[in-house]
Amino acid sequence: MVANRLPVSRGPEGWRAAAGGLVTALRPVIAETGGAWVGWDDDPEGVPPRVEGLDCDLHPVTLSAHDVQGYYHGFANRTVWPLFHDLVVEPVVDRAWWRTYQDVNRRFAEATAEVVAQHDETPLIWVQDYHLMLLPEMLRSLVPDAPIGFFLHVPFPPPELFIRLPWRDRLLNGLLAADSIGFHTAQYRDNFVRSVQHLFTGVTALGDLLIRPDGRQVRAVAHPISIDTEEFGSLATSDETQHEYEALKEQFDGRRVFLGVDRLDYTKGIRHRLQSIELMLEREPELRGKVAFVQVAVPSRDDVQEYRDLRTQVETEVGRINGRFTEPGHDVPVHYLYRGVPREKLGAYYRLADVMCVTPLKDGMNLVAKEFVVVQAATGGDGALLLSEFCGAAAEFGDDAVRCNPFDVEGQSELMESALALDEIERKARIRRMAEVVKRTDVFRWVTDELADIEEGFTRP
Ligand code: ADQ
Repeated sequence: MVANRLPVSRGPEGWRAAAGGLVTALRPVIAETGGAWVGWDDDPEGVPPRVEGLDCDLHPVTLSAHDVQGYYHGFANRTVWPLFHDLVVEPVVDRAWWRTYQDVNRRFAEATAEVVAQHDETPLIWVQDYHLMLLPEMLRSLVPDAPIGFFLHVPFPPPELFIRLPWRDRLLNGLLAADSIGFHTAQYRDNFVRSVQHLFTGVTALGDLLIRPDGRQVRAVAHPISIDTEEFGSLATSDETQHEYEALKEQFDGRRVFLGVDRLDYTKGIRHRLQSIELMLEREPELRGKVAFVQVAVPSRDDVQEYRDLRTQVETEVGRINGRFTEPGHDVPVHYLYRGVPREKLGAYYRLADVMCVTPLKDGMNLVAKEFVVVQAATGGDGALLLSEFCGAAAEFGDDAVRCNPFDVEGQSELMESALALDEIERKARIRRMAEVVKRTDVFRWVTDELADIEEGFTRP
């Protein structure tokens, strides 16, 4: 496995496996195959070669402050991230960042080739995400006999946007050396295939296959990522979650709750969501004091100016709404938490929500939507899911979610009200159906499908 970061984090009790769907899903696969993980260590004291609870060798790639600035904060997060999220902010194009991105990708490739050389049998190499798009090509020349897969966790933009990137050919060539390239949805896959066809007339598309001029075949496939549904089902019903839930029930007694849970990122639509809440309270005075909105925002990328600006904007909006609508002696309408919350607390918020607002302007998949429906279904809940048309999850839930266009702030505020007004039996049935979808296509299925396509796509040289 090659990913930007290693799958470990350091807590008060030392190093442990990082929380998150990818690590959970891969843990059994790694345990079976005795895998290795190459990634940036991002810790001044370095990462140990192994961590308890994770049956996997850790191979750190150490980056200097200059590397991190150009490769991670720069090219990955200020050029590719906004471009791949349909330009919700203007991408910054900087040649020095691009040079550092190439250089860091090369170092990841060399580190991976060293790991491969330690194995008797050539292992399968699975590369994750937009930080490492040049890797498949670099690896192909270093280890020609390895099956190589790539998965993109963010959307792939339409060709009209993608081709603005000065180094568009280089990125596509980087990816096209893989045996299989995975996307969350058929739409992102099609955007990729159309970009390839637009820029490389010699490549032929045949169903899921792309045939390169040298005859090599590459699979471009749609495999939606998901969550460990059993883990979230148990979380929903654990004693600690129950305890947290009861405390929240008491805190919000007599009010219906809208919930948002996101990294504080401009793609997540948090400002538009707050504006819709404000419009709803303005339009419907009788809802004031009867609804609350909880926004849990995890700090993210706060070394980047756009993210610091977003924080200021969000906090200004929250202050304005609370200033306008709080009645003396009563609670505020908007509760804003700028922090990550422990799993049990997160589970309790998911249980509490009457309307879960997942309203990104653009989002590869969005796991929060899946976590919410599974937690609700596990406890017989009847919460409604307000879901943006512009996230991968919308392709899976169809009309069981209340679908919204977050750019239409007024329309979104009306849909918030309709979601609240849905009949209880209807809401319960919708939650059950959406949870069924997530159970059928959980994260283990994603891993299995991805690995199968990489193996099948591989042709020995
Ligand atoms: P992200 O943009 O990080 O991931 P998402 O898929 O929603 O977005 O995952 C966020 C995770 O963080 C969820 O598991 C959620 O529980 C957790 N989280 C969010 N807020 C939290 C909080 N305040 N406290 C604690 N935990 C919190 C990228 C892409 C997505 C894609 C994933 C996986 O942008 O589109 O779904 O990768 O491919």
